[in-house]
Amino acid sequence: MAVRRSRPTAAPKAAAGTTPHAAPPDEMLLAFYRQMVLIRRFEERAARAYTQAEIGGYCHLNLGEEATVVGLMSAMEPSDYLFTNYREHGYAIGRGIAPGRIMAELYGRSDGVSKGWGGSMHLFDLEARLLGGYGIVGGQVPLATGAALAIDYRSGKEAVVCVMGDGATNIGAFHESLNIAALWQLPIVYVVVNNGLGMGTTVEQSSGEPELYKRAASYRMASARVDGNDPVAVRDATLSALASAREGKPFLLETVSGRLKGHSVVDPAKYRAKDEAESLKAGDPVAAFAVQLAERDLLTDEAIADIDAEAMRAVGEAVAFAEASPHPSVETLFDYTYATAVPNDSRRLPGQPLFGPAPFPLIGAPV
Ligand SMILES: Cc1ncc(C[n+]2csc(CCOP(=O)(O)OP(=O)(O)O)c2C)c(N)n1
Ligand SMILES: [Mg+2]
Repeated sequence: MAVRRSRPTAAPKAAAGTTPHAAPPDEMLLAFYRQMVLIRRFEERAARAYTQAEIGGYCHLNLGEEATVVGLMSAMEPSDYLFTNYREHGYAIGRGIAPGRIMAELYGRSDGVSKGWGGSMHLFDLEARLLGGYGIVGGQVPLATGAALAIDYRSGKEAVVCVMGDGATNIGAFHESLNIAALWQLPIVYVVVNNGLGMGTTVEQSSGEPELYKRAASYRMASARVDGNDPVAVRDATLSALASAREGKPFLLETVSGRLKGHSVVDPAKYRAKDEAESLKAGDPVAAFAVQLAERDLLTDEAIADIDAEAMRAVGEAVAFAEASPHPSVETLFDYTYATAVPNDSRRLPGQPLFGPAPFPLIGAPV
């Protein structure tokens, strides 16, 4: 079998089929850059903490996807809902969650966004309307579609943004969800973050139609592909997509960027050709945006260094916050497993006898 290994086809700067938006003011561009640098430094620090065994479980980083994350999050209203996958630290930062609470979750501490029980892949914050963080590829897609149905059911004005990787577009529930959303005209934007790879498998190796935005045509859904390395292009495309979704026309947006490192922090990405890694580095969206802003006289070398120092300080504080936070008490292990009472849930800890009196009150048991 011939092995096809190629980068995703280049995306246009602006997404075709979307309306142009007013250029963001200089202050907004600088804020985009600051947030991209913060995400970059946060992720690098998370990788270090993982190798120091401060973080357990799995850990996937947004390195190389900073422009996509910032562009997407800047277009959402605070009242909109976000679902995403396990590569979600940057999205949590973009939704305004304090980096300390995110780092504390990575450390498995009780001040973490999910009280330390979720970890890197399961960030959740109702106030920020970040409804996860999901480890099952594509698992968030039907859930997000259900949230859009709930909004529609009560005639709400909010929209749902459902972020997934390119790999998730081959999950059956992706197609079922898009079909239902199109039929029922749900207020949802599906965003495929095409970083070219699902673990070590390229999009071309796994998808019969590698231009993933075209899949929307099967459901007569509007769609577009945009350069995921350009935060302004991503913001514009997302604003258009959200406007469409709010009118009951769901949208499929594909952003094209690259994954700078391995699939997770323990993946050395040996399947990658040297020239491919080098070209990704050369196209680094954080560095590219700095150049773009410097060319417009919005950034000097000194300002770049200051922004970097500020991000390093914020990340240092986040780590200190995580380290100072206590581990969750084991008695709270089952407290957040189910939203409602489940009579047959034994709530016994591993090693405790299965029969005999319950070690603590059973959920739903008469009191
Ligand atoms: C249903 C399911 N199958 C397989 C896996 C193992 N797995 C975890 S991540 C991943 C790749 C997903 O790639 P993509 O959707 O492109 O997201 P990316 O990691 O590139 O952000 C796979 C196959 C899983 N978590 N869930
Ligand atoms: Mg991918």
